[in-house]
Amino acid sequence: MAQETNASARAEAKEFDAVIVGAGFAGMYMLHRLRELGLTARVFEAGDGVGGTWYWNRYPGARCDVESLEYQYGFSDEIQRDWTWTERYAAQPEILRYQNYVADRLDLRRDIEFSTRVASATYDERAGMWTVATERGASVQAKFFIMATGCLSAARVPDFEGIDEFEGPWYHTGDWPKEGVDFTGKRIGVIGTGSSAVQSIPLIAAEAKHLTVFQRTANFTLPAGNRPLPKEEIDKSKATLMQDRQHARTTAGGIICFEYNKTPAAKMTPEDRERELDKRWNMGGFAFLGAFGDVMVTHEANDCVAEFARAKMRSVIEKPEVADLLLPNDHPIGVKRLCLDTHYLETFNAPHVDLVDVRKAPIERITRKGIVSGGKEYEVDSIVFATGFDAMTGAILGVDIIGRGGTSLRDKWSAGPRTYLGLGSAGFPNLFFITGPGSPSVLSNMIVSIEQHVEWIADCIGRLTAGNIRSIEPTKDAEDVWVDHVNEVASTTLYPQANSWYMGANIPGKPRIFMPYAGGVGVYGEKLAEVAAKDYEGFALGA
Ligand code: N01
Repeated sequence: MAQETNASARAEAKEFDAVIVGAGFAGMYMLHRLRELGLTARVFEAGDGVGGTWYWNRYPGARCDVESLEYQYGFSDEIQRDWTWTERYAAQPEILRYQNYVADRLDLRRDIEFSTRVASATYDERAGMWTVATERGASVQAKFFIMATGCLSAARVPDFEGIDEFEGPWYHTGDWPKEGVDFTGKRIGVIGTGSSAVQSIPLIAAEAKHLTVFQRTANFTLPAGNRPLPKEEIDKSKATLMQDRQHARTTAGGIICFEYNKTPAAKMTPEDRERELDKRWNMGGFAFLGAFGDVMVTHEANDCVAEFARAKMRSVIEKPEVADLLLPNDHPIGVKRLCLDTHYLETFNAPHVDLVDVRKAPIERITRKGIVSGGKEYEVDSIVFATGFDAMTGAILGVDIIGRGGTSLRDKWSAGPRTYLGLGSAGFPNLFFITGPGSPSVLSNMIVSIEQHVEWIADCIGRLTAGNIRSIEPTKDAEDVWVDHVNEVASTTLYPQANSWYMGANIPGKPRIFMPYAGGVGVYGEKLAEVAAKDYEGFALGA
């Protein structure tokens, strides 16, 4: 009876201390921290379960390429001790099980409204409250509005002419059917060759009668080196995870399973360079990019790493003309997100797998029966769009956010995102982004960056609440200085030299701005701590 009363009270509640959008890793932890402060929060989640990225990205082969022992929450020793990962890189179903396990342990679901997409959020200056409206037509009010919408969650299917005429089913990797898809005996077309394609293509090829891959840009891909995790490795990690996580926060990428070599390539002999590259290639994963101290900064170092990778890649591709297409040569290595694979390149050795260069002959249209490129129709039974996301800003701007004076965030960001520390934006009081543009986010272990942000935001909200402070928002000056700093740091790296989603270049018409902060998690964390210690320097507090 008491339970029923509580449930109906919750259903009727219209006012909360905070509304959180998204129940992935970020939203789940944010909810937990706010509850610990004794605050009320409502989470809105478009999916019918927790998980965020890992709820939607169910494509075959979906797997995290940060090692599972590091890609887990680090805030609770009990939670981590009671969970055991099975593989070096966890597959999507295992990560989703882990998130559900955490939701159970913390009893999170009772404050999450599932299958509910937020449509708009409007700030009422007089009341000092956000009104948050859902696409179901309901609305609630909250003092704080927190976007935990993830960086890669607005899946994007390019605007191909004729797509509605296609007679077969089509899928986007980032919005994959829960029940899975059986490709057995079918002719499949995959468009795209980024991480999602690189992971899914070997598995799709294993089922399909014929697979045609449409590639616009060849990508650097390294063998992941996945393997089962031995008990000793798991036990060791459980014993030290809490300290390890503190250490991870001081590093550039929020990862400690490998160290970056700080020596510039030019200071090493050719033999030492080769030995270092070989060692790191054999380690599997991103360790390879840490071969020299200046890989992401100088062309000389980068070329050396890229050349080594190309030679390794070529060595497993049997047909030279296919190798010529699959080897990337139009951008430095690492400036587009590096892919990790398991037998991706080898898949193109199979007689039933074809590669079509749509850089030379772009996709012209989709027809009833297939995909047309270079005047030729490739007949397929199903199409898989592995075409990525409107990254970093897509999900935030998917909600019509209206701040002080009726200003729309969409208008304010029309020439690119403007934030202070990636946490908030001037003119939008009490609005927080978790891992927003202008923070290390996608250049780091997302879980470490999420925890860094959630804890900072929770601490801030706790202090405002205790001090009876009505609002906090970045000053325009602080925001301008931060945006300049983010651009300046990016300009000292090679990152801006590729048409990547980091730059918004995958979306026609999207402003070309390098969106994440390339200064590193450790440096950024020091800045966050300093800002908080100086009574939120760069933020205006409203009485
Ligand atoms: O998307 P992408 P993704 N015609 O944007 C092509 C994370 N992630 O879903 O490069 C033809 O990388 C596009 O071509 P181009 C990870 O951070 C992590 O694969 O723009 N092709 C590209 O090849 C990753 O980086 C994991 O020229 C078109 C592809 O589609 C991010 O998510 C796993 C096209 C899109 O690649 C996004 O990865 C998966 C068009 N009109 C994803 N439009 C792990 O943790 C786009 N393309 C392992």
